[in-house]
Amino acid sequence: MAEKKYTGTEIQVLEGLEPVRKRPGMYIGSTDARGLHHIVYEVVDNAVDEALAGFCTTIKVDILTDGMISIEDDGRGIPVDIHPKKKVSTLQVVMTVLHAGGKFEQGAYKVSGGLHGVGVSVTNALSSYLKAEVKRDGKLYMQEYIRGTPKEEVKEMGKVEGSGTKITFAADPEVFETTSFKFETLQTRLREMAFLNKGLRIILTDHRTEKKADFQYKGGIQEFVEWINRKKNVLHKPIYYEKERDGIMIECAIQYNDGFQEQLFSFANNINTHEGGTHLTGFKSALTKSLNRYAEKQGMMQKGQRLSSDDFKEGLTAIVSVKVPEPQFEGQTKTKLGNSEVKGIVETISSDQLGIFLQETPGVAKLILKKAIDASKAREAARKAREIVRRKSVFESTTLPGKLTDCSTKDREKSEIFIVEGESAGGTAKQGRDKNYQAILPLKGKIINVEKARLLKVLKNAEVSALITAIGTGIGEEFTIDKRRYNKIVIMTDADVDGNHIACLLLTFFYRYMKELIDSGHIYLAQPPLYKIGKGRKVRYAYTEAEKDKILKEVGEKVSIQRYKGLGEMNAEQLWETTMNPETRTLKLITIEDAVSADEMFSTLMGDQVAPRREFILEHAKEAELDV
Ligand code: 0RA
Repeated sequence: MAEKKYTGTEIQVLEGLEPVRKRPGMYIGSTDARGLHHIVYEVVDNAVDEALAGFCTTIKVDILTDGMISIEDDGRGIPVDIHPKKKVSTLQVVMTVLHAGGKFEQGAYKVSGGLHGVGVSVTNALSSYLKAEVKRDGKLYMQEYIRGTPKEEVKEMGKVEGSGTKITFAADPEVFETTSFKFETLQTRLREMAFLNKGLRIILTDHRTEKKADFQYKGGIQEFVEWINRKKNVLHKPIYYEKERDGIMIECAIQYNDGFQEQLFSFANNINTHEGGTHLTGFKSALTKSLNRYAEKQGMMQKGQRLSSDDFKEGLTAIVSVKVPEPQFEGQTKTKLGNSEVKGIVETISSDQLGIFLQETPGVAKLILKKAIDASKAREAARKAREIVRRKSVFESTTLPGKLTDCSTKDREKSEIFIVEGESAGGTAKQGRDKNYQAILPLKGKIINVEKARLLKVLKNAEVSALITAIGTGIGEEFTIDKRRYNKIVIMTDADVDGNHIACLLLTFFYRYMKELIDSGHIYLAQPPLYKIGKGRKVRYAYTEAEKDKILKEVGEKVSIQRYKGLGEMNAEQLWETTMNPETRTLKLITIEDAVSADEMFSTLMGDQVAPRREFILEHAKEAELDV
């Protein structure tokens, strides 16, 4: 390092934040778009903590330019008095010392300090510039930082009214792969925060586009389940309760719809506990027991008959949100609540509340139970059907579906399967492929819409059954990723409305029954070209309108343009070259960011409009680097 005279503050800063800049991934998970948004949530979480403590009512998030954002709250404002140990302003300590932000109050519920829980100092460390403005005790205070180092000490800027904190920062392009904030990403998380913190108002403004979102939900998670179900036919108004016991806050909302999927989300201190935990276990147990008890009392079931928790899943939308003073997060992604005392508390409170609800609302109780009894019957029938499908795939591995043209390699990691729309395109793909490692499964027409049918009917569908057998993993609870027969599963459909629809139906199927294949990055969309542009004997392909225009500009006049309406218009060689050859093709990797927004997308997909569907595919199909 170049010679330099350190002042006290600078040395302390270097000690404090250097490790964050050296290994940002350790603190925020990654330096891609996800990590970029994480440093925004780090600040928002602190503002939400002020709301939880009862001091903040409104949070404003403003995307100022591509890499610059501000987060303003009307909380107490970060303290500015001289810190007794560090002998500088507490504001500077909070902004420049790791973990300093959360150590002040004991016993309060906190969002910050949760998942990665690293505090605003991490945001500061990873910003090329940051400005903190604090309104407190009638005065405005300000400090600026460059890559976490204060420019000067905290300055008093004059008199103001009210209190609060405003943090403005520019994400450091030396750290992040992208510094472009995404409105939709922020919107999803901020909406969720508003649902989870009843009454809190969160306003997001994108000054690049003038897009705006303004969230405030007086009904909290009760409105959350209604929102999740907004495109579904619901069976009743949400069941909702909120109770506190032994310092633990419990809030649950439940609403059944006439569909067959379960949407059950759990949160601890506003963090989405994807892996569940004690709060979820307690809730599920109470739901199953209370409904069984009620059904027995009402004589709705034969002696000895019992409904299982699976029977209550169909059409269930529910949110369980707890606030715990000292949450313990466990599991692979640290999103499983571990506090053992929480299970009993959630179970007792939920049993009491559900018992009361069922007694007082027998009409709704009967609707829910009828649905569960139907589910139980269907599940028994499906179990038999599934056994047949499974037996086939395990014991008769030679009798793969007749329509499958398999590849010859035994090396699974190199193998690919193309799921192709239509017999004719299937034939072309069969001729064009590299048969060593590429398998082809043609699908006749559209597969069944799994959103609108029960498992049994789904399994009876010949196209789905062929797909399941070919992939080899089994489905649902029996899904075993290690049994998959291919490394890449590529959906190859025409670039038109029907093709999009088929791709969506397939994605929905994978999402509902083989989600792990999406999570672990095995599902791709092929990208067939839209245009063939010929000049003399030279041929070029364009995959987008913009690309076509660019090529036309380059090659000049006297060209022939062919608009491909479907895969069928290409010959085997062209299909190989443009869409299947790893050297020249582009595949889009399908990723699912977040179950709530995914479900929302999938509902949108299955609606009648075409435009949102296209947007979905483009939105969720992250460009995989030219895949080799
Ligand atoms: C330290 C202590 C207190 C609040 C905060 C930090 C705080 C941090 C941020 C970050 C964004 N907005 C924020 N608001 C508050 C407790 C304040 C007190 O005891 O007065």
